[in-house]
Amino acid sequence: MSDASMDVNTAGESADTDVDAVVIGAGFSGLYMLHKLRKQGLDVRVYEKGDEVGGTWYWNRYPGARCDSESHIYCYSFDGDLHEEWEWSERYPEQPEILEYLQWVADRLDLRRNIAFEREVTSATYDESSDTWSVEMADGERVSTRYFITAVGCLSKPFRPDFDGRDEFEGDWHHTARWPEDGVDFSDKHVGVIGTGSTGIQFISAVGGRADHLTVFQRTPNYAVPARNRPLEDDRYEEIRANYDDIWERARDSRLGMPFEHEHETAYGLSEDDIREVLEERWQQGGFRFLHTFEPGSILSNAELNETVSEFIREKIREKVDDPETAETLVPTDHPYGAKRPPMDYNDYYGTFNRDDVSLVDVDAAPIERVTAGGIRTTDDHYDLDVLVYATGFDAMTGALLALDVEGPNGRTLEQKWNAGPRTYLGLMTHGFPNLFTITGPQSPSVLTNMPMAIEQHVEWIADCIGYMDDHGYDRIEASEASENQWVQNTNMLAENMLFSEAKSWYRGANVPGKTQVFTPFPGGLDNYREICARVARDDYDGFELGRPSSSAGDAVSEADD
Ligand code: N01
Repeated sequence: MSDASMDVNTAGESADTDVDAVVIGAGFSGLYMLHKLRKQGLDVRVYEKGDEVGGTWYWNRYPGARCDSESHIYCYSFDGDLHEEWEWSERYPEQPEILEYLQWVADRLDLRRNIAFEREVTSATYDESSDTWSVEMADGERVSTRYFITAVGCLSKPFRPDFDGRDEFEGDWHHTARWPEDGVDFSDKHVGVIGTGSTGIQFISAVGGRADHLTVFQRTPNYAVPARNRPLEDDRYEEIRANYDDIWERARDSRLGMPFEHEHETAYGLSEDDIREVLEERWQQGGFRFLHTFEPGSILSNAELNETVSEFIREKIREKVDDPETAETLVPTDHPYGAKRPPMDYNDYYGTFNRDDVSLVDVDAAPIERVTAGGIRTTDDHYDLDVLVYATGFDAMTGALLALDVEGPNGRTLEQKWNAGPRTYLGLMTHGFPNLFTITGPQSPSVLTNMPMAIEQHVEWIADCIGYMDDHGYDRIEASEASENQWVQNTNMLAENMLFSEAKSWYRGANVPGKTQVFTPFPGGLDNYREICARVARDDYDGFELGRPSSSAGDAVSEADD
C-alpha cells in the first residue's frame, strides 16, 4: 500500500501524490467503494465534481424528483446498523431525503476525509512503465494510482438537444439534471417543458398548477403506472426492520433487485379476464409491484402478454383524461410496456392534463423547428415561454465514462475502443484498460435493477478482486479479449430475445443523435448475473488476465496460475 496521508481537501495545492485507488464520484457507488477499500487498508481518494456527496441525488433537484424504488430497499444493505438507525418517511423517498441519507452515511462512516470535492477529472492515462493510472483534474492536480475506479453513474451526463436557435432563448432555461439549488419561481410564468420520460412525468405533475401556464412538448407518450405513495407508518416500519434479512435476500435473488413476489410466473393457462383481474390488483398496489404481476422477464419477452398489459394501461389513461383527443395523444402505441424504462405517476400525471392551465403539444406530429428568443416554434405554431425546461434525459450508460477521456496502454482511448458501442466483460472491466474498474458499467444489470443492489454487488466484487490480487501478489488485471467478446455477444443475444428492440430508448442509445445504437445493460437478471460473477471469482477470476509486479512494461500479462 502506498503511504499518502495528505488532507485531500487541499490536494490541489500539493505536489503529485500516489494512492492505491482513485474513485470518481461520491454517490451511492463511490461512497461504498471508498468504505470497502479503506477497510481493506488501501489508501483511497474519491474525486467528486459537486460540492457535496450524493451523485444523482445531488444533481437532480427538479420539482417532483423522487425515487421509483421503494425507500426501504433504496438504501445500503451492507451494514445492519445503518437501517436500524435511519428511518424513511414515505414509501418512495423524495430527492432531499435521499440526499440527506447519503450525507448522513458519509458522516456516520467518516467518509468525507478521503473525498476531494469540486474536482472534475479531465483525463486518465495509463503509464505502462509503472502499471499505474495518472488521473488529471481540471485544476491541474494530477494523482497516480494503482486502481482507477469509476463510480460516475449510468445517468449523469445530461443530454440537451441541439435545437436550432437553442442559445437565442431570452427567458430562463434549465435542464432537470442541473437544477438550481435555490429552485425556480414559476408563478405568473409561461413554462414549457420538453420531455415526458420518468423525469418529465414527475416534473409535470409537480409543476402543473404552479405556473401561469405549463406547456408540455411531448414527442413520445409513455406508460406511467401509479406509484401510490404514502407516509410509512410506524408499524409498517417495524415490520420492515424485523424482516430486513429476508427482504435483502429476496432482493438479491431476484431479476430486478426487488423483493416482490409475482402473482404468476407466466400467463400460460390464464384467460384474458384472469390476467386483467391480477393486473387490476397490482395496479392498486402500484409502483414496480405492477411489473411484478408476472415474472418481469415474462412481461418483457412475451409479446402477447405484453400487449394485454400495455392495453390495460392504455385504457386507464383514456379513463383519466377528459378530452378524448388529448387522451389519444397521451396513449403510447409505438412501443411495448417496459421496452423503455417504465415511469411512475406520483401525483395524478394524466389528470394534470385536465387542467386549463396545462396544455399538451404533440411534437411528433408537428416537430420543434427551432427555439426562438421568446419560446418554441413547431411546424404548426409558436409557443410563448418565460421559462424553458429540458427534461430530455441523458447520454446514458457511456456518456459520463467517455467524458473522463481515458487513454489506455499504447495511447488507445476508451472512445476509440467503444466507437461501435461499449465492450466489457461483466460490465466490470474492458479489455486493453488494465486496473480500470467500472461500477455499474455497460453490460452489467445496473439500470434494469434497483440500483443500490447492483451497486453493492459490484463494489463487493471489485473489493474482493483487489483483495485477491494483494493476497496472490498480482498488481495488474484486465479482461481477456475472448471473455469480453463472449460477454458482449451474450448480452446482445439476451436483449434480442426480449422486447427491448421495439423501443427507441436510452437503453439503446437511441435518444442521442449519432450515438451507436446497441442495447447496453445486461438483461439476464441480477440473480443470474450475481451467480456468474461469483463463479468467475471462485474460479480465480476466470476470463481475466492477471500480472505480477515483475511483469515489466510491455510484458504480456499471464492468466492466474495459482
Ligand atoms: O430521460 P428520458 P429522463 N425533441 O430519456 C424527450 C431515470 N430516472 O430524464 O421519448 C423532443 O427517459 C424524449 O422523447 P422520446 C430513469 O431510469 C429515475 O426522463 O425520445 N423531445 C423523452 O420524452 C429514467 O428512465 C428516476 O421521443 C425530446 C424525454 O425527452 C432515466 O432516468 C426519476 C427530444 C427524455 O426522457 C431517464 O429519464 C427520473 C427532442 N429532440 C429519472 N430529445 C427515479 O425514480 C429528447 N426528448 C430513480
